[in-house]
Amino acid sequence: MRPTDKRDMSNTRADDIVRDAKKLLLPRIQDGSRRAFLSRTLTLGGVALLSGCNVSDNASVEQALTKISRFNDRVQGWIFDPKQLAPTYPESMITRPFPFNAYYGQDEIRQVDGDSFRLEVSGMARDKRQWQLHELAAMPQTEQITRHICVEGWSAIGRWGGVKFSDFLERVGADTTAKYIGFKCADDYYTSIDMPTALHPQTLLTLTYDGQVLPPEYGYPMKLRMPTKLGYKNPKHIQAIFVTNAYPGGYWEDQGYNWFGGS
Ligand SMILES: Nc1nc2c(c(=O)[nH]1)N[C@H]1C(S)=C(S)[C@@H](COP(=O)(O)O)O[C@H]1N2
Ligand SMILES: [Mo]
Repeated sequence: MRPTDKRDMSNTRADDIVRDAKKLLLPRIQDGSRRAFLSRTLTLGGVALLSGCNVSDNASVEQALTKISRFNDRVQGWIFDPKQLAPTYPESMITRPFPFNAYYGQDEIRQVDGDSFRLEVSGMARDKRQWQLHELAAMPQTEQITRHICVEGWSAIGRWGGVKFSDFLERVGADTTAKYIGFKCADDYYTSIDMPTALHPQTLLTLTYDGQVLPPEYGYPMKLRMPTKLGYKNPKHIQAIFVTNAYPGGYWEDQGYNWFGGS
């Protein structure tokens, strides 16, 4: 944007654009000082500079924010440390009752039948057969008490158990040089994650909540739990998992939420 364009815009609108850009950029930056620095220094001019777009019309603003978000995905990919563990908590800190959230209300929670359930595996994997629940339950299980952070402004600590996702990927012979793992869910939700996060030691193919079979509201029969990512990246009611190099997007991601979605 040329500096003069600013005059054509009301200050409120300029403020809105900068606020959107900050939302896309800042939650991902874990280092508090860098975050505070960016928060103070990111201006409308900065948005224009980062994106190379003319921010004086709506279409360009959309484009500018998308570019920033893609840029942000790359930055998050670079700074993601595959060995850095998210905090874990004592049992006494578990949030009870744990909040329910989905793109629909509690009256529409999907009821999946466990007996006929089959998990599909496709794409860049050696063993593409379907999985039954008891086969997953027979694999080594682990537990974690971690914090779930939703962009809607709440967070809660919960206890999840299941199969380390890296063990599962190894078992199906996933090509770990692929870029993405995609998920399709029983409620038409879908999302996708980067391979380094898929292989992170705390990424869990979750079968239990608080020591019980995962209840319907939290994603029966299984959800992917990642304490390194925001809530919307954690798919519930998973039905199909695919390994791919073609960007799969996601339900909220395709509506403008940042794809990497680190927390
Ligand atoms: N299948 C499916 N997974 C989903 C969602 C959804 O609507 N459908 N919502 C996401 C969002 S935004 C959040 S915050 C968490 C909520 O998980 P919870 O109900 O266990 O708290 O699920 C995520 N995974
Ligand atoms: Mo969320």
